[in-house]
Amino acid sequence: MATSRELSTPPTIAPDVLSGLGQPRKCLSPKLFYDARGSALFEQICELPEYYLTRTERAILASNVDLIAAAAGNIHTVVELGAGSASKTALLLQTLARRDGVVTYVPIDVSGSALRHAARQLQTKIPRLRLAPVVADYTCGLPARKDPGPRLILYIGSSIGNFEPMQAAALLSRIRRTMQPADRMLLGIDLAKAPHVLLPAYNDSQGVTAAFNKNVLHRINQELEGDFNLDQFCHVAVWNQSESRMEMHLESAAAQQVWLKSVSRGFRFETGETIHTENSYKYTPALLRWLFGAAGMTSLQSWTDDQNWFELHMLTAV
Ligand code: AVJ
Repeated sequence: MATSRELSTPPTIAPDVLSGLGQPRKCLSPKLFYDARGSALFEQICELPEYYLTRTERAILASNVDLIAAAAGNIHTVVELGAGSASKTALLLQTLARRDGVVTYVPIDVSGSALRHAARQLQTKIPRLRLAPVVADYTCGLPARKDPGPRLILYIGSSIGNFEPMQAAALLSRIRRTMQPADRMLLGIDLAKAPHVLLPAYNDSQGVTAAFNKNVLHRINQELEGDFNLDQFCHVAVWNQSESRMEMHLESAAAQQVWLKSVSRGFRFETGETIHTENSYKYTPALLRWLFGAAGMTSLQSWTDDQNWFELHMLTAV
């Protein structure tokens, strides 16, 4: 069961940071990106010309919102995983609220600041919305709640791409087991495409993605009294063809040591050694079929853009 917290008391990042940096190949969980600063940087990424994901998914939602609402059926509660600023969600909530009357909206996110921002925006746009934000890590399971069904679980933005396919299937399967027959899930998936489109999306010309990646080190400095020198790490984005994923790393520009005072732990870095900070899987039709099968879900309908870069799927428990 997820442990959800008050909007004001975030959990410590120490266990995630220590386990990631303690691996032989150092890594940091992408969920650590999203402190207030990281969430704001992510919002900037979403508006970048190179970052096609957000505008493509928004366009698919905008052109199909009535069809999507129809496919969802009669919905009383919308639960959104990794809601962030929920900027793409407003349109769908508006459509559902206009049709079904009062809708309960449960946005779940690790970032309290992003949720507060989202709640304020949505309540003014849709007065009939009953808002119940939850600060939680949905990867630990969905918080137990007694919201009125049927429920629509929104998992858009392609954050599922952050998980290894096996873990993605396990996560979807765990969610599926909480679903009633009339419940639906709307899943946003970024599809495999040419590297010349993918690479700039994760290494933009203004350096916003680099700042977003490095922000995790800034956050560790702040929250664990670390002494990471941000100038001694470089943002690196690579396309891993055999795994069908974009990877982000922070590469150490020198041999150096970093000390995290509040946990009394130090870490050594060789020149060129990287901290692997994110995987962003890009799904092929075959991998997507495998994912749904392994999760015990069926895709009832899907929507895409002209270039077939991104897809939204309406899923039901098998
Ligand atoms: C929020 C996980 C969908 O993988 O594209 C943006 C995060 N990383 N730029 C993604 C991200 C670098 C994003 N997701």
